[in-house]
Amino acid sequence: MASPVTLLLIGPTGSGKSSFVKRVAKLKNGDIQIAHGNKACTNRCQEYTAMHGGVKFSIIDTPGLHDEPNSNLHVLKEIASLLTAKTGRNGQPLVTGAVYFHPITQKRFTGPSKLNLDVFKAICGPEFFRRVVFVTTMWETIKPGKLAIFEKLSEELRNDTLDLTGEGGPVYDLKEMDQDKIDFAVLQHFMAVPRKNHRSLLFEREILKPGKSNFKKTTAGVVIKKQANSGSCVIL
Ligand SMILES: Nc1nc2c(ncn2[C@@H]2O[C@H](COP(=O)(O)OP(=O)(O)OP(=O)(O)O)[C@@H](O)[C@H]2O)c(=O)[nH]1
Ligand SMILES: [Mg+2]
Repeated sequence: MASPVTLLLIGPTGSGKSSFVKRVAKLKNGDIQIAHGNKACTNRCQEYTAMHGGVKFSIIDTPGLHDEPNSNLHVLKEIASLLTAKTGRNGQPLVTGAVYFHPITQKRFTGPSKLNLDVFKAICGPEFFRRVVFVTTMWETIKPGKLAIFEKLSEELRNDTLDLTGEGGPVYDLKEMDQDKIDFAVLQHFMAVPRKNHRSLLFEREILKPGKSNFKKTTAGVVIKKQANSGSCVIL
């Protein structure tokens, strides 16, 4: 059987990662925890299966990133455990692509949003940026009169702030209002992405290399530590 498309979902707490999983994997209430308000919800990495166009998708939901090093290290540890448990697929990369969720209501990538994005970039590594899809959520909370402002903001995020272009691969900023359209576009995009013999997610390479790397010593782990040491955020 063909290998599934494996997607890693990452983003700040409350950005809509689990809601995306619930929709595409057609889960019922109670099958997956969805956050109420701003409280962090998902605490463990978990893999869900979705079918789209006859292709099996394996979707990894992760705990949300915060501007707080200990919880971001927890996210890394969780991803590391899940990837380690998945090894053994003929040396082929495990993760096909990554989806970053950003609530458009957080506006620009300053402060905590920037720290989270930097952690995400360090998880991916530049050679993987072409396999990243960027989803902005919470569009329907924007008042119609303000929509044009947020659309401009979204364009700025895509063009100037993200800098996810790495080796020249595309960045998809899916800012459709209709969630079904977003879901379809994301899955459709990854159906066309090669699943074999590509450069792996940097964090996957680092964590699965012979001799086993400690997740704290990976590029993403070092970025989190630097953020703490620079006083951008505090280790509790
Ligand atoms: N208005 C609006 N609400 C959304 C959207 N996506 C998710 N939500 C709501 O936002 C809250 C958080 O959604 P989750 O899917 O649990 O977010 P998460 O990213 O999984 O959060 P963590 O598990 O804490 O990392 C829930 O109340 C959702 O119903 C969206 O696009 N628009
Ligand atoms: Mg969640």
